[in-house]
Amino acid sequence: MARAPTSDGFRLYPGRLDRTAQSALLDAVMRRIPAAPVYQPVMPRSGAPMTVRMTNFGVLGWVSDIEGYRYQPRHPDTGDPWPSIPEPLLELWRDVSGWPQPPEACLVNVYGPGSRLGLHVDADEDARDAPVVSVSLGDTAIFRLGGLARRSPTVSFRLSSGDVVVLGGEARRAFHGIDRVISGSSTLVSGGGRINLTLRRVTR
Ligand code: MD3
Ligand code: FE
Repeated sequence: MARAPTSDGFRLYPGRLDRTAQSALLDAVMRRIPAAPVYQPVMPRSGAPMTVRMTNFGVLGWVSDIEGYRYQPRHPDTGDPWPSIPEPLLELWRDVSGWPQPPEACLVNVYGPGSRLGLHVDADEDARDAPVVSVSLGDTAIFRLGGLARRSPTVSFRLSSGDVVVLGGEARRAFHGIDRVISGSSTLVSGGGRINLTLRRVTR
C-alpha cells in the first residue's frame, strides 16, 4: 500500500481570519504594492514566464529569474528594499508558528483565472526547520499536497479566503502546488483573483 501523503506538521486553520481581518490585511497588502510592484517571474534556464505574479515584503524576498531561485533584499525591477511585513502577519506568526525568531520574508503570490503553481518543494531557505505560514485571500484555490518524493501520492483540498496553513515538520519538505483557482468564488479582492501570503524564516 502506498503511504498516505504527509500529515505530520501540516496544520490547516479554516477561516482563521474573519472577513474584517481579511479586509484589513488586504488593505495593508495593497498599500504596499506601489512600493513593490507585482511582477511576472520567469523560470530558471528556460525563461518561461510563471503564471503566478509575485512580490515580497520583509528584509528578504524570494525571486526567480533566468539565473535561478534565491532570496534577496531588493525588488528585482525597482532595486528598492521590500516594504515591511504588515503587523497583523507578524502577530499571526507569533500566534501559530511556534518559532522564536520573526519571519524575514513574506512572499506575495497573485493568482488570476489561468494561474497555477506546479508541484514543488520550498528549499531555498537556510532555516529549513522553521515552519512556513500561509494566508489565503480572495478566490478559493485547489491546493495539492504530496509527500517527500515527487511521485508520492497527493491529496487535494480547497484553500479559501481567510484560511491559514502552518507547514512544519515533515510537511515543510513535502511537494505541493496549486492546480487552479476558482474564479468568482470570493468578493474580497476587487477585480477578482487570489492572493497568497507566505511567511518564511530564511536565515538561521
Ligand atoms: C507545503 N504557495 O509560495 S501556500 C509557495 O497558495 C507556495 O500560493 C502556494 O507553495 C500558494 O511556495 C501554497 C501553502 C504552502 C506553502 C508552503 C509550503 C504549502 C506548503 C511549504 C512546504 C509544504
Ligand atoms: Fe511552495
